[in-house]
Amino acid sequence: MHLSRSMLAVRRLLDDGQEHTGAELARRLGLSRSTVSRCLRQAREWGYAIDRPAGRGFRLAGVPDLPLPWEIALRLGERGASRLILFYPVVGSTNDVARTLAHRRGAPSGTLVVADRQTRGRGRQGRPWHSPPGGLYLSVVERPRFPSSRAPVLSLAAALAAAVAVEAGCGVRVGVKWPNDLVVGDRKLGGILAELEAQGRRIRWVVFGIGVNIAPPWPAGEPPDSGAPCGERPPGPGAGALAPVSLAELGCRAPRAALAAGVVRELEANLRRLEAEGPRAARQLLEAVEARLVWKGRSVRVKTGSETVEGVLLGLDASGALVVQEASGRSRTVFAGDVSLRPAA
Ligand code: BT5
Repeated sequence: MHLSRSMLAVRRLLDDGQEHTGAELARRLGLSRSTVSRCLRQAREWGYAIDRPAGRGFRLAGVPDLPLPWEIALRLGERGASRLILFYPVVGSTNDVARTLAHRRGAPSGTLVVADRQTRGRGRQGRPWHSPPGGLYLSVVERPRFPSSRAPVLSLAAALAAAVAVEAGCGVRVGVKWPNDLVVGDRKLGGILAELEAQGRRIRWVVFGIGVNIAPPWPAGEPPDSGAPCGERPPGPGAGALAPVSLAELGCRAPRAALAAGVVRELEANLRRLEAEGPRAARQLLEAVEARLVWKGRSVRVKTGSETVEGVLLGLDASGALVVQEASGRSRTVFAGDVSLRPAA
């Protein structure tokens, strides 16, 4: 379902919690009475509580916790109303929808795809992302003017944005596990899946997929079904995968629409700074990520595609790669991989 401008306008006017007659809503918004009635009926169908205290006007008494397009747009202010925002009660993967929109339909920068649940949520390297109803599943299409060679910084910009937004909405400290995990106390709260298409040095589009657990993604103590078809080797979680954690377990009840808008605002602010200030902004961004980087100074194991690097996690280099000091004293720079804590000998 698309962002409906009429719905956004009605929702915005009702936000004051006061009573408004249908005629007043129509007049103030420049809509027909039937459009206003249709919006109010649809709102009720989505679970909004709309009172008629004196039997005359309408008053907004309750908003459902769904990341509906107009709820997100409302919280994005001026930058919300003009974008394409799509909401799906159920979808395979918001990243797949966003990629198609970006690739085949030329969707503009700032396009958002949000779902209540995913049936084929993806992590990196084809790993599954468990996406039960009620989670935050968001993909953002962006077309940053930024060299494709520095793409790893973009993924970290999204992880930082999500960590900052969740922290602002929930008051819990969110760490970043290189390169793309959101963690709270060594448990995984969310993850980023950044996918891009480049043409030479130019990025044509990036889709930032952001998943955050609102409720536990699978029952405690039960390892998740990997999602692999019968007889195939499961893609994960694999050794060293972190146990999940959710915002509900952390006592946070922030509305998903507010979290989604917060992530988008932070992400776009990071991207605009990177575009405008180049290396200086990249340095500042990496410093901010490093301040949240988990396991700094700890003994870790990094699995890359071809080898396993073990040593003390020192931090990030200027490109956003991970720097690990091996027992021999030699520093190794890792550009892609999965980090886990090394079990004590
Ligand atoms: C990620 O991959 O962490 C990226 C997750 C991105 C999900 C978003 S949701 C919106 C958008 N649409 C999509 O289809 N994807 C994006 P990775 O680092 O590869 O981690 C995957 C691993 O995390 C799995 O192998 C499991 O071990 C673990 N995992 C799966 N679901 C989880 C969950 N809900 N909570 C915590 N851990 C989970």
